[in-house]
Amino acid sequence: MKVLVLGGDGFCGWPCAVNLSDAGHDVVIVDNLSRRKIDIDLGVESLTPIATIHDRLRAWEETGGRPIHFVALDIAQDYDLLLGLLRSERPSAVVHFAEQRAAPYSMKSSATKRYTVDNNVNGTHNLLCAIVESGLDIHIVHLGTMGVYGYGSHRGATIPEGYLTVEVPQPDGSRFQEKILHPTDPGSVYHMTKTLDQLLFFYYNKNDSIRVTDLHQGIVWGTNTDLTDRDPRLVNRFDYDGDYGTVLNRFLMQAAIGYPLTVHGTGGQTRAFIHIRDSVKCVELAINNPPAAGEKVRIYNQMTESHKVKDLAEKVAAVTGAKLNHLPNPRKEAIENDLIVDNRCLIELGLKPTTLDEGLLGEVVDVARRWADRCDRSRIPCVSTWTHSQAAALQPVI
Ligand code: NAD
Ligand code: USQ
Repeated sequence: MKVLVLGGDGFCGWPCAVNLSDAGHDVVIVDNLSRRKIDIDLGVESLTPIATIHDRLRAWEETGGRPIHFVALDIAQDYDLLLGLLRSERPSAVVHFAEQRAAPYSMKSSATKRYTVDNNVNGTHNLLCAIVESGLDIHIVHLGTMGVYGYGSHRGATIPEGYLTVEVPQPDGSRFQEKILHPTDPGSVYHMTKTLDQLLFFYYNKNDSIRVTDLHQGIVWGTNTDLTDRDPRLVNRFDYDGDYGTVLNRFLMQAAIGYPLTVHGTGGQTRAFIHIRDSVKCVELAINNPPAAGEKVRIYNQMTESHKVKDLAEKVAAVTGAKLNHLPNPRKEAIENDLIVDNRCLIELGLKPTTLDEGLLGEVVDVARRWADRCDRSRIPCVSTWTHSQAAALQPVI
């Protein structure tokens, strides 16, 4: 298959692109390199020294990979170029990773809130519009988030895969049943853009029969896959800073450099997780199993396990001897929540979950130790706050 990977220079997109290429697909990476530019703006760097996209692609070919082409294009701004690319490449599938993906970055300022909405919503809408205008039958595989469901009010119920069957009471006492998109409850401006994406997919699927698989992914941990481990120039990025680093990778990296683990509040927040190797596999499974023509949007919960933040911290501490540091929570989120998730769809398609207990925690610590001298400890704290009053509370008292 010809596959376009939008956002194929990013943390999930890069290992996914080489995996699809290795599986025999003809891959084109589309990326505006905004993630690398944001690092420059923030004055931070991936813990792992990542090669330029051109060096990555050269290394991929030199190590026996099928050539992957790269197109520099902003999907949120360059509509005509995107449409032209679809018309010239005529892909069977487009994998859509190309969004601003950090919740803390999205909450940093009015500018980053507006950028996140403009970039993510326009990008997704441009892709849908361009597919309709091209007249091509292209399957979109989108990376959504478990965060669209929210993390507050499930009260022990299992979160279904995207849809909920509800019973609607009528004034005459009768009831009818309806299957609706699961209500959304975003916890940041970033997560809100993913809920808007969902509605865009729903509409274009209904109106134009666009085939969509929306992968509601949990927090991705780990760094490399067997393929990105092949050559130092293929190494994947590792975000550890307070805006882009995600919780488990941050804890493992903090443990590696002897920095007390930064647990927000009580650490009672429960989140869904998936290893990068499984994430890459799920995207391949989704591409190989497209929805039928006319089928409604498929939604899969792309996660393999749920954990409370404090349990993760304790697990990392048990493996590494790290200390825990409970900090004021810079986010506005429930002090404690449970999270039970139905993830049968991807397992039925063939996913074999990799869990925390499979020795891979140590692998991430090893990667972090190898590059520890590249870490700027001053960039570890999460300083982006959800509200002004939280910002005031984080100010040091003089
Ligand atoms: P990332 O920031 O590392 O990668 C995103 C890539 O998209 C970057 O290379 C960036 O330059 C590119 N991009 C952004 N806007 C673009 C635009 N307008 N035009 C072209 N390219 C653009 O993020 P990631 O961690 O790889 O996440 C990829 C996707 O997966 C995101 O949509 C994210 O919401 C989703 N996701 C990520 C995680 C996670 O834990 N990392 C979990 C769940 C879902
Ligand atoms: N947390 C800490 N300490 C830290 C960092 C985070 O306790 O040092 C806590 C946060 O308060 C939060 C939880 O850990 O309760 C998760 O935070 P995170 O930064 O690991 O994850 P999140 O902001 O939810 O975002 C990440 C990705 C995003 C993706 C999402 C999947 O950046 O792209 O959509 O995970 S999910 O969480 O399922 O919505």
